[in-house]
Amino acid sequence: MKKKVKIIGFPMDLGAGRRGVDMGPSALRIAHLSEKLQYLGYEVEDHGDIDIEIMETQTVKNDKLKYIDEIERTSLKLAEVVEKTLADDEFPLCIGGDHSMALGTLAGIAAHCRKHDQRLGVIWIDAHADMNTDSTTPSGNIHGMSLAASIGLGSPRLTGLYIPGPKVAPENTVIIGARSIDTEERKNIKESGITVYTMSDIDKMGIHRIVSKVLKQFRNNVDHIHVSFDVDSVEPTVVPGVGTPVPGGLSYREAHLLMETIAECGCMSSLEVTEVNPILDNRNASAVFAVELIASSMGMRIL
Ligand SMILES: [Mn+2]
Repeated sequence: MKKKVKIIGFPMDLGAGRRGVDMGPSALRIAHLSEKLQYLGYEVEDHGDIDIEIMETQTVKNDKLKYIDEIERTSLKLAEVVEKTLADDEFPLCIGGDHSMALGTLAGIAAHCRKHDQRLGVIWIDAHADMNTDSTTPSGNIHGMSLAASIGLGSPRLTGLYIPGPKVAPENTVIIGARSIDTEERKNIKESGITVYTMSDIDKMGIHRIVSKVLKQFRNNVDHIHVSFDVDSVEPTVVPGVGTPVPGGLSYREAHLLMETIAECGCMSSLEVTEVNPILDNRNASAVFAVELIASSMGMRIL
């Protein structure tokens, strides 16, 4: 793991149906994100937030791709910062913001990997699959399309963002924690060839066995592992402040064990944490939880 971490804030809520996740980056900073990482021995630099225009100054022009203009413009900026961070041999820690931010994060990482002939693998931890396209979306919210677009499905404005073509190969893409998938989205998943571990799989196999299997598979096939953590993957009674809560999620310990296991392999090259919603939170408890989880994934140990 690299010793210099760059925090990049993406205060975006244009990709989500519910307001408030644009305050996520502030909530994580207020929960002492930098200090926690410094305590673990990292040198931390905060890049600050990417400038994003608020919803009130814009209009929806396309019901199937809501706020696409601003999402595209700001994702390009995010991609640029992420690529530069990796080029400087620093660890990008992107904090959102809704999950549409993965479009920019993955575009920046993919650009870096392409230049250095590295194969990218993505671990997508989420209650949802974010595998809709503009033709299957029930809502038009782009945060439900970010993984699909990153593997090359959907609107060319999303799939071709920053650099041409898919950002990650479906065979190197794994979703963990899924439990809420739209009918049409199901077909996209089945046809795509990505791997999905649902909550039922986690109940049956245990989270440690699943993540160990994924890491073993990635060890031989992937050079850069990106972890995209949507906090709604966790049980809402543990983490109430999330954009789109769905019951039956990862327990407190399952979430930590998952991240601790990733930390143990020492193979994570970038991380993003999305969908913390302070409006729905209880005295910033969910942001505190998210910061603890980031610490677990970056080497925090019980003993
Ligand atoms: Mn998501």
